[in-house]
Amino acid sequence: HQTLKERLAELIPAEIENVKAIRAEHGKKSFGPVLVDQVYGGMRGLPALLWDGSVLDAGWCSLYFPTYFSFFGLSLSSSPHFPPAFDVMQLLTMSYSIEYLHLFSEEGIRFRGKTIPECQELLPKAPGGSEPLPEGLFWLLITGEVPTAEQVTELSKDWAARAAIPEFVEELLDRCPTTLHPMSQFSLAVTALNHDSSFAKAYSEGVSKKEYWGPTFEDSMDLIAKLPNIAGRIFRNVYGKGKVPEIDPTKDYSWNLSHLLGFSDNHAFVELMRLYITIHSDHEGGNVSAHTGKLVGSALADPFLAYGAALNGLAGPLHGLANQEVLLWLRKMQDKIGKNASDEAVKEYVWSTLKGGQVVPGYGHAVLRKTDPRYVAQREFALKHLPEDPLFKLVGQIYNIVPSILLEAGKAKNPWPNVDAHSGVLLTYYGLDQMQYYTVLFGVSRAFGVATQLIWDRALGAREYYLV
Ligand code: FCX
Repeated sequence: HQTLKERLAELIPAEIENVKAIRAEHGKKSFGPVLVDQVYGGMRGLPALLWDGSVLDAGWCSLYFPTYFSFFGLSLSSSPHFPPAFDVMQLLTMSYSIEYLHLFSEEGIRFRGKTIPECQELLPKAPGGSEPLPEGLFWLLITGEVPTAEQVTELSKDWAARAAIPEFVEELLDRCPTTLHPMSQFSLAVTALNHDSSFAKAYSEGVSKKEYWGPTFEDSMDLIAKLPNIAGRIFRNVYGKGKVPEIDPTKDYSWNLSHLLGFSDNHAFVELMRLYITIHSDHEGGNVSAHTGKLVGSALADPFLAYGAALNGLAGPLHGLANQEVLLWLRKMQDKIGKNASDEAVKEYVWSTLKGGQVVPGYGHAVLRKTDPRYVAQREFALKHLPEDPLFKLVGQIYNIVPSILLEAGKAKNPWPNVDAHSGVLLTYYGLDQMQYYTVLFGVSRAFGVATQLIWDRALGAREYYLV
């Protein structure tokens, strides 16, 4: 059977031609004006970036197009293999208005055209499991195709075989003070992996541009494979959990991650990791971590350097660190108003957060305009596995209260919860209550999406960023 790299090698030439054809036919067309507000406003709604793996999009487009060129919420393709519902020109015309871009962004994430429930249904599962294996999601992100169970098993084995981290990186982590935030430790260890980068080595030996994608692929596979050992070591060092166990080459990626953290005996936790890594993997290109990875990679910094930079962005409280912030906020709320507080008391607490000039963590989004489907997937997991958990009930209570308050306050464009409003509650339930660690798990997952884009960018000859 075919390996992921072999399949990718087959897909690249056609995609290069596809991009050439789009640029030849549409290269001088415009998506419309750039507004001063967009320049000041973090480029929101500005179609300015290619992103292949996923798009925040409505259903109609994704149903027809297997390959995406997403522009901050708009995707299009001129692939000749599928009946286009709208051709590229229509899309260019329709997307002229910024409102359309927002309209397109209401459904939430699709990975290569597939919603989270579709991925849950279609991607291979572990024996006895019901959540998708992230190995399958990675295959889907890279190729646009649903892999076979056998292909997924081969990826699990390949990642297990690449999982060891260099001794000096282990020592580097062991020397970090336990007071250094887990995300800072994560970023520094990932950056240090650049020591053995295939891409950096190939570049120094004069590799041709046409071959860039090969060593980028190897580095990306190594990066993803090594993250559990880094994440596991940080967890055990910071929280005094003893020696990191060995990776089991017969098990899948999420089982091994759970094992290194000390939770693999709990089947439900392992299932949670499979779901968690799948849904946090990619969220098109405009968010800070994805954008940073692409930007830094565009200077031909290798995937370790690019992803180290992406992690530093993910560590910001308005982005990935929000999963830590949500739990801290919930705990503070419980300390202040007690564990079974009334709706009135919760409302008052939410207002006091807003009046203090702080954000309600886990709510709002730069692109989404409804409840994040990643939140919904986690809520469904909770309903199945922990319906009576008090903290889960509090999250549900807050869901009924916060949106109307944010609407009444009148500032947030999206009053609904995002992915980070739910993840910490699930982890806490299984005993992983070290909140400062939560963003590391997000960081393990987000590598899948950033790596996919780095590989395709090198394959398609993406240019270095130069914005002015
Ligand atoms: N609580 C309070 N105020 C909020 C808010 C929230 N949850 N969400 C937005 N606002 C405020 C903004 O701070 C802004 O105020 P300002 O005019 O005084 O600057 C105003 O509403 C308009 O912001 P809006 O356009 O709706 O949102 P942005 O695109 O600027 O920002 C984020 C989006 C996600 C940063 C914002 O909603 C927020 O701060 N949310 C809380 C933090 C969070 O949950 N982040 C995680 C996001 C995501 F899922 C992830 O990356 O992991």
